[in-house]
Amino acid sequence: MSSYQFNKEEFKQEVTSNVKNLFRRTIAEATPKQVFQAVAYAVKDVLIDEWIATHKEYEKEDAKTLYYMSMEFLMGRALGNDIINIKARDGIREALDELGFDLNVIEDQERDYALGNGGLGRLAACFLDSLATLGYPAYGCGIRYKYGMFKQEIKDGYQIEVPDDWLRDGNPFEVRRDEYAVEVKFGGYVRTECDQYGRNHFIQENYQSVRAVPYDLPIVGYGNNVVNTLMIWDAEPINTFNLESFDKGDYQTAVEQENLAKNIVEVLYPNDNHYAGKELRLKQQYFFISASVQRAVNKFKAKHDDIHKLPEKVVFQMNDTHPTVAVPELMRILLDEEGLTWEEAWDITTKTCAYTNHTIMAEALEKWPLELFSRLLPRIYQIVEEINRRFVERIRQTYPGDEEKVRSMAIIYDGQVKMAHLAIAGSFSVNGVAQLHTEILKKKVLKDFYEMDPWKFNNKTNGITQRRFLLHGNELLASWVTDKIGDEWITDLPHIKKLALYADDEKCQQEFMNIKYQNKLRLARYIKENNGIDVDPRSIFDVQVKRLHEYKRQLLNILHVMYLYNQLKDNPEMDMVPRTFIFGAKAAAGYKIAKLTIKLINSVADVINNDKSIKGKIKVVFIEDYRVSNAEWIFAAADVSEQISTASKEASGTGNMKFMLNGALTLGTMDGANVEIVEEVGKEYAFIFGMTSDEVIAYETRGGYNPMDIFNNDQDIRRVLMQLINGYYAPNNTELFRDLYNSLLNTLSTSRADTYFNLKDFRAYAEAQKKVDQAYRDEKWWAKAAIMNVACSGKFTSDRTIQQYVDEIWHLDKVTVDMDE
Ligand code: KOT
Repeated sequence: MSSYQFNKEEFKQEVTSNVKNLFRRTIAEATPKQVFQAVAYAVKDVLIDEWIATHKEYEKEDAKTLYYMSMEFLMGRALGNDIINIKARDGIREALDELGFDLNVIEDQERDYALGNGGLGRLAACFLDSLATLGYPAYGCGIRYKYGMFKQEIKDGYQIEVPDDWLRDGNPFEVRRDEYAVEVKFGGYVRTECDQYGRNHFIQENYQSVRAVPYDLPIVGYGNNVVNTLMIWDAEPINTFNLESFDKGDYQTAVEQENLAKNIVEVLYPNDNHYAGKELRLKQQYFFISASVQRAVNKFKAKHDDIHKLPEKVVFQMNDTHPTVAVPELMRILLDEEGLTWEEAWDITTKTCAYTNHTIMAEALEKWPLELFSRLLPRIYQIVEEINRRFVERIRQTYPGDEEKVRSMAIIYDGQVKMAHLAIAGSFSVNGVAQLHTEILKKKVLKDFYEMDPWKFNNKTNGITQRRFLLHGNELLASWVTDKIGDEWITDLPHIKKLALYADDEKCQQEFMNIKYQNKLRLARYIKENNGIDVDPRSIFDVQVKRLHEYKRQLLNILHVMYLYNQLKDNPEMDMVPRTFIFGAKAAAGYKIAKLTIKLINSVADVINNDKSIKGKIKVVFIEDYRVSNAEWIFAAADVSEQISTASKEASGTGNMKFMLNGALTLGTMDGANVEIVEEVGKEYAFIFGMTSDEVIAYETRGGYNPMDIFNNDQDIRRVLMQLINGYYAPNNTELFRDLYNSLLNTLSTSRADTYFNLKDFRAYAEAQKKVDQAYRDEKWWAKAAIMNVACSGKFTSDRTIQQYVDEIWHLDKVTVDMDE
């Protein structure tokens, strides 16, 4: 298999000519932003041939195709990753050097593609990278939001949300595919017509519709000429309104249709692990699902005439319940457009759809009010009603007389459509995202469904792509690893195990720690530029970066910082390794207590960072606008990885894996994939603390615990909590943090006091933190432990995850693309 041969002189010429054509400038006059655009177009020029060749090959092989349906794809930047994957990074770096530009600066001009909130969206992006690298035919299907995840600015310690106008300068990599546009219908009513054979036909009338237009983005496999496609849908008015409809008196309808088209793809909902129940969100879901399912069926029909064979060539993976209308939408097409019977259509649908569950948080469960659902999607609603009727019938047959089962399992109940129940009923596979999570699904959350159809349930522990999170994000460590053990780890991460041989070697330990130091310097410079804070690269970089959520317990972290600071104030000579506590997190715009936690972190940072008396032993930094591009640098620089969610709440976590791959030690609870991380690296090379998931669940069944007992008996904790309401960190407004105080102690404020067991786990956490301090003093031990973490990270590549999905759910065949043909 030959792959792309980079030609430096040609590339320089193309960049120069692109600058000229796009901006009427010579290369010497061009700004870095202009050079970025010119380079991106030159790279696309290379990709496009492989892209075409890949799809020719898929056609030729008539390969079974995966459609990964997701409301979110958190891609980050494309350029740096793409040139690594076509193996042209060194060549392009040199070419740019010779043109007088620094590749890093050019890469830094690109905006993040932030079409996602956090873990769920980033997982989808890692999966696309692995699918292309392994050579599997796959499309990502999503929405081309006009505004992605908001940009976070911190003003006076508060989060401000700034719109992310990511398409302002255009996107050089995308290709608009007008020829594949389809129509999507909303609202109206369904008229039933009986034909001469006595068959019913369902006709949607008086509806509003939009035109869905796909834009393709290339997904480049690593060194294999494979380029897959992320297909994201834009909405347009079906026909821009004209005088004719004005005359007909349809003016109102025409305006409404235009507005519908404008609104539908306007913005990504910035909620992670939370269901808000907004009508526009359901419109977004049906919009991209209807368009994607139509496209998949059309593509299948262009080659095949027996629609019954759809499951042999097509599989839909639903990324959580957000795309679940795919089940009734496929039913609609098979029934109403293909004329199949219910039994035939259901058989095909349930062999085509599969569902991944990503969370057990009750507040994230999608339950659409019937009124809204049936008004917006009248035909889809009829189909869901019939799915429910038959499903309930089956429950009653399986458990005669047990109406409790019907209550807990029905798809339609209490005036709501329960999307998880619909997803399970309509799928041949239901998977969780880490061992512990899948066990909790089977034993608790989805117990009834598991007992009725145990064969559907399986686990697929999440993974991450080492190509972005080591090869691209941490060049120094990547080259060091390759020097030691060769470069097989790039496409076969378990090879990295060979590094264990070097874990005891003192010279290697020094080299490793020196690389970590360089990466800490790089992050320290970034922090200085962006936050104006000086941090000591010799201090322990203790990092918690992830979405802000109560269950993730950023509050526990900052309460511990406050406690540590109290100790230092009492005893300025206290012996401790200097520590830099680094936070990065976006809070959903309407999530008050989360936003207040950000303010608290910044207020604590202000006091501590400006207190000369503690001689810089503690620094607290909140990194503004945490996102994929700066995450790559943050992971590379971390010593300690904070994974401190309340046990049972974090389905998997994927940041935990990125830290491990970069040689940070996990400080965490036995939650999500932490359990498997510890299993791989060994308990001795991690700091594990706190309640287990069984303990948490046991307390929850008993209705919680009484945090007042802790408040009354533990003077250190009491002091920290009092500082939330005595103005210690808010001299001008003693009430500022009252809600946080109440959330921990006051049963009246929310459902339960300290819902997430912050105080219950506090002492165990503080003990674990103390162990971190002790361990870091032994430089050799720490270096060994860090190297062991890298060496044992092999399991957590998304290449492994994808191979398991392929073997156990999707059953795809690998395709090879040769550019010589
Ligand atoms: C739920 C509703 C809206 C938006 C996002 C979610 C969501 C996100 N549900 N689960 N997640 C996270 O998914 C990751 C990938 O599987 C997990 O690693 C993480 O633990 C989940 O919280």
